[in-house]
Amino acid sequence: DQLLSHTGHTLANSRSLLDTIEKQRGRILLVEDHELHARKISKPLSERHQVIVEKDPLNAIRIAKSGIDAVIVSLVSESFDGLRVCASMKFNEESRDVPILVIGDPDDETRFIRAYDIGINDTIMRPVEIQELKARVQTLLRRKFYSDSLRENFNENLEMVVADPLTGLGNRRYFDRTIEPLFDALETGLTPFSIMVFDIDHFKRVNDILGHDMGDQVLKEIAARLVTNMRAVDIVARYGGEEFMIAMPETRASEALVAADRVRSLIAGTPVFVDGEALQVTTSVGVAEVEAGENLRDVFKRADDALYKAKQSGRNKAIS
Ligand code: GH3
Ligand code: MG
Ligand code: MG
Ligand code: MG
Repeated sequence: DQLLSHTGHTLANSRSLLDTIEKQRGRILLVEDHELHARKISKPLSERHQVIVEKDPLNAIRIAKSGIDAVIVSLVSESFDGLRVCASMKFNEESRDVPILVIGDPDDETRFIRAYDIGINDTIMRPVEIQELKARVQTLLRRKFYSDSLRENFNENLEMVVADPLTGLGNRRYFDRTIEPLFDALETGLTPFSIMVFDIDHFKRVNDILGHDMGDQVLKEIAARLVTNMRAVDIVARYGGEEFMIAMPETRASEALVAADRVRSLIAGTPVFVDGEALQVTTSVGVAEVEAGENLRDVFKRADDALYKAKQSGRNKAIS
């Protein structure tokens, strides 16, 4: 629901997004060793954009990685090979997405073709016509800003799809997606893999007595304790309302059970403070290790059965 409304919001604002992109000031790197040529190009572009002129190719390659929106490279330079500068920028992960406009002579055709091979985005001929230059630069910037905003949006949406906003943990989808490839890569019998499910005991009572908001605070605190007390390689997620799943790679059931009981006892032994009140919160844990021939659903089911036993036998217990 949150995701849908966010997408709707983005679509409604796409008009103003394009306007913003059109007005956005770019950071342009001009790689040119001829001072007069450099001035002729940087001056008109500076009316709207920030232009950095660099005549040293190594410096230019470094600057291209630092938040540049477009690069203009002169192919006809005396002190450096423009094609190699372009190649370095395009082969480097950090500058690969920065668009490059190449300036060359009309009789430079074979070098232009090589430049396009390298992955440059556009060319312009000498003598450079300023209106054409501005238009070509604007097109490169527009595309760059648009793809930047798409990527940003995508990352935001992705985060919303897999993150639980209350606890900051991954959600059920995150957990399933993350452990599926790990599970598929398992050589059962050789690499152990365990999962555990933590469920807060009598959580309904917490809500009933203290209210839903306080219940939420308890959930946050329990989530934090789970994360801080598991290893970095363990995958911790809020799987359901008051239910947390943890995957433990390369861990046998016996080891997982020890870990589960340690964390269970830690939670039970330290009161949770909500609104100045000390609250004893306990959890029950079900643990299961992947066995030969099992699929994920089977392991989940056995962990859930173990959890049920823990609840049946009085709660505040870890069982495998
Ligand atoms: P048990 O020991 O058997 O697990 O008892 P329980 O009360 O914890 O179990 P039950 O499944 O009956 O109730 C779970 C409760 O968790 C019910 C629901 O209101 C509460 N809950 C689920 N999600 C949230 C949430 O996001 N915030 C709050 N405050 N409560 C939640
Ligand atoms: Mg539950
Ligand atoms: Mg329950
Ligand atoms: Mg519960």
